[in-house]
Amino acid sequence: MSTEKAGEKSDDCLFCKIVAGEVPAEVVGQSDSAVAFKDIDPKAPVHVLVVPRRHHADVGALAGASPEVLADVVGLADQVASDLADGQYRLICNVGPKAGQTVFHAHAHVLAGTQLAGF
Ligand code: D5M
Repeated sequence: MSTEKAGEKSDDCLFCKIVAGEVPAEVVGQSDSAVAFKDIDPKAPVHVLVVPRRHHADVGALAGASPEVLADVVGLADQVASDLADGQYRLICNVGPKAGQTVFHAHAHVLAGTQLAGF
């Protein structure tokens, strides 16, 4: 059972380490409560992850604990999509392993820079 508490830095969380500067990442945007960095395995010409600075396991937990930070994550995603592409983007949040979540620190994928396939 995890002993981490929502909002506290988790010592074994990759994205907490990126936010803290302990693991390198290509940061492309920041706000008081969120950080945006390039995905290590891009699925589009622009593929950025936007994460809250404080630890929450997924966006559902973030929405419950700090809806204003979730709004800031979306706002930073919108800013990055304008800075790195033409402001048109897809925002994806995977919640849980069945949805494909592999890193259990809330994050939004920003995909942009090309015509994305419909689904
Ligand atoms: O998305 C997790 C994403 O995190 C996945 O697209 C790869 C990315 N990732 C993993 N390690 C790194 C590092 N070190 N830098 C940048 N991006 C990384 P999920 O929705 O959980 O599947």
